[in-house]
Amino acid sequence: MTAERYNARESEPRWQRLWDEKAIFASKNDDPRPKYYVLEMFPYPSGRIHIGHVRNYTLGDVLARFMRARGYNVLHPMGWDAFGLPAENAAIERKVAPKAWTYDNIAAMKKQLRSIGLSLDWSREFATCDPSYYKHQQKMFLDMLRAGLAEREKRKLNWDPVDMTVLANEQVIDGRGWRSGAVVEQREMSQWVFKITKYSQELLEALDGLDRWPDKVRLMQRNWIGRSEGLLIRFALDAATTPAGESELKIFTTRPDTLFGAKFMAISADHPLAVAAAAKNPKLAEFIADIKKIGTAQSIIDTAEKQGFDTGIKAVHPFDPNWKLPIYVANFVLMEYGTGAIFGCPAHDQRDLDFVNKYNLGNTPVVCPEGQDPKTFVITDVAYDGDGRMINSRFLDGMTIEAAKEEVAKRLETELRALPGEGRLAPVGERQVNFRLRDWGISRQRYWGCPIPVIHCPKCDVVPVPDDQLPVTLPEDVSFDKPGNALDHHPTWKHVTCPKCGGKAVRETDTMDTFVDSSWYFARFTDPWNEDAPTTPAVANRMMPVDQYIGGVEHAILHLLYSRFFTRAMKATGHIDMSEPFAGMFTQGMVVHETYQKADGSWVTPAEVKIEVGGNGRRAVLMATGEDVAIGPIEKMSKSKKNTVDPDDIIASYGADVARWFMLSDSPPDRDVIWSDERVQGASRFVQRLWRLVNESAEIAKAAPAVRPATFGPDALALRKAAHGALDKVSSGVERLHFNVCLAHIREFANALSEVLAKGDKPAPDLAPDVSWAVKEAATILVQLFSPMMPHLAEECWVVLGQAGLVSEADWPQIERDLLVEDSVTLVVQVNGKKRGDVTVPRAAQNADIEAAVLALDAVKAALGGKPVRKVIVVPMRIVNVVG
Ligand code: ANZ
Ligand code: ZN
Repeated sequence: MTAERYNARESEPRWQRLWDEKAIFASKNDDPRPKYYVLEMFPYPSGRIHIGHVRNYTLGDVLARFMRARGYNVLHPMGWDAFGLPAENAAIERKVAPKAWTYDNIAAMKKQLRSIGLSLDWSREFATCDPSYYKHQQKMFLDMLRAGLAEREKRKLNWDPVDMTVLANEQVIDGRGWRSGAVVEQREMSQWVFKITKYSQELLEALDGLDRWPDKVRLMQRNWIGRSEGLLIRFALDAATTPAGESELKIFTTRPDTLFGAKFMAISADHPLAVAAAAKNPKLAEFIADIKKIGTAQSIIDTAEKQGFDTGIKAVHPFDPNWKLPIYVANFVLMEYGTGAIFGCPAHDQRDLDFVNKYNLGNTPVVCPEGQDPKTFVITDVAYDGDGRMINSRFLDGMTIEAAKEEVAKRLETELRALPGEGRLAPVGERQVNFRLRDWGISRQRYWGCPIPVIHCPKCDVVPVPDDQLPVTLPEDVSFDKPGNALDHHPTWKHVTCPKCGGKAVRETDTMDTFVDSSWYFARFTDPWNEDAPTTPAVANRMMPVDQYIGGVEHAILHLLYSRFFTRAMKATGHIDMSEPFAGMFTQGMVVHETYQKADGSWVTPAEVKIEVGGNGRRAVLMATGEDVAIGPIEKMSKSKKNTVDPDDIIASYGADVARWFMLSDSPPDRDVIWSDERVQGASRFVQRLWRLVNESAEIAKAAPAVRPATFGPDALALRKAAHGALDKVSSGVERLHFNVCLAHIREFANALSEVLAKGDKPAPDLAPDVSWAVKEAATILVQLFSPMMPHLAEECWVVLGQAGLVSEADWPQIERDLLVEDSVTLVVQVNGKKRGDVTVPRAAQNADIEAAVLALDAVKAALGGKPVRKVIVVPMRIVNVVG
């Protein structure tokens, strides 16, 4: 019988409905089996699933299906990261309410997700904009407020003038808003912060324990936290030069060893000393106003030309009262780091060197590299920041950098000087650990976010909204006619009575950064039904941590670090009893595609283009007009370059299984995958091939004996070895997410099965009983092996093979380990202790057979030179020694 073509369009929705009806992917919290929590980063409901989502969720789905078959209670939930600006933009542009827009998008995307055939537990679904979700977030905010983990703070903030909102430092990219692209301004404002810095050291140290995280992600987090050990040094000021009687300047340095190479001091434009000096010096005030215009984002400062202004104030070198250093206001010193002041050592810091070269302040090297002559070692344009011995440094000369740091610290720690304004003595130097990590500012001047549940009362100041009044819900009758925060413009919403004194008060109109919403959703999934609390700790403690989290590397810092912090905050406030939310982290690569451009420079989509492969390579033609289009570089799929493919189109033309298979097969999951129609078609042909193969095998299987044959001939044995070999390799490959390798093994195994079938006499199979039994086994294993990747095809094949139930519910096949053992061994052959060659014999060979084989070797005969054999010693599995 030749099978009809496999019809994905008919089959896929049918299986999806059946899985749904039977709710086979819903996990129960009281399931006694060991749990396995697979989670992919939940999507923002933009309106459409993109191909990157398909890849992300397919990766997770393969693992979820595999672990389910392995007997785990798999938790594989899905939800929506539903707050955020696009909903407000839609409201402004299209006059649709953010809520309606969001929930419509969720409905559309859910339908799309279902069409991919993901084994998700939809019973746990929620959107972060559901009041039943953000109610608990508000509760946790108040818990954190009470625990000192949330605070109100006045700060200079990044203000996005287009989106009219404050941005976290992490959301400022190259000095511009991450979303609007507008140049970010600095504004002094009050805002709410989460005290992530309380955990700086812990967040850093715990990275070492995250051994199932990519090294690059851990490194990025380490750098972001940015721990440095250094010294705070109080430089005395030359009283004759200070603007208002200031007596000292405190600096932070990580290189106290270089103190004798100091050429200048520099302070931030916002430093109090700079402000005081500017009050008396209009030129300086002008300079400060100028440099402030470029913004203070790190990246701007790093790339801007170094500029300074000599204040005329002088600092005294801590080891030499006669050594005076000029103090500059400089554009590369940040007020937010250390003390906002530095000493500059140009020979060993590139920034400082660029600065002195511009202002002719000279440099003195104080660290000499090994092998260089200190007398001739000079620095001109390139600072030396490597290892070496101290020179030109008085009592430090000859020391290593480490020893010199220690010596300077010791001396300055024990030197005491009166503190300004107090008579009390204090050390001149103090060891300090600094972190780059700042507290997490969460206030956003936006409507479509989780309201911050506090009330501002003129009498009582900040008053938390009482627990029994939660959630503070968003009003729905809002207008977006004016720019800025629609909550703030609402006529009535913010006006309330103070819960404490009963007087007139106003609600906080800022909402939370949407990164708060995604910092605990994984914990909520463990018991989304609990109406009274964010989590049910007993359940959360059992189901968490997430065993395998999967998402894009673009979240390596923000989302992952915030989640690690938030889990600790939840621990501190009694909502969970662990610190790390994600035991395993996997960052997937992107889906990329060629770009196509018309002669006029406009972009066209792959769907509009036909690729012709001819003598001079590939050519792209616009189908509508027949004109040539240029084939551009392969890039991340983006709307602007139109190099996207629509998952709906792909699924409609090829089926979800083909899309899934292609996405898994073409590159390792952590690398980019190039979308290629040709390769997708290849995957499609493979689906049909598997379908025919299983149908043919099923015919043979019908004739197979019901009981397992006692012995297997060479053909049957070879097939069984191929089956169990593939089973072994795919099982261990899936666990390590080496999916592309697994798929290669499945292909290879399918080929082995095809070859056996080709030997049979079709259409009436006349294979020996042991072979037909092995074919039946092999086909069953084959279907199970590809079932995590192509679950719909697998269900259909399962029926063809006459198997009971659903393959999605079947146990993973048992590996027969003895079939994995190679059945021959190679032994080294020696004559009188000297190697003369080797011999390959069956693993089960008897010593007498081995002896005969060895003595028959020409090399052995030659070495013996006709002498009689006295003894043959066989060291099992290793050596045969012939003694002559
Ligand atoms: C003197 C020196 C000599 C420095 C030298 C470096 C090399 P990390 O490692 O990132 O902590 N610094 C301190 N506060 C600063 C601020 N607010 N703005 C700009 N730069 C600042 O960097 C610490 C080093 O960065 C400090 O050590 C200081 O310069 C500078 F050969 O002090 B160093
Ligand atoms: Zn009050």
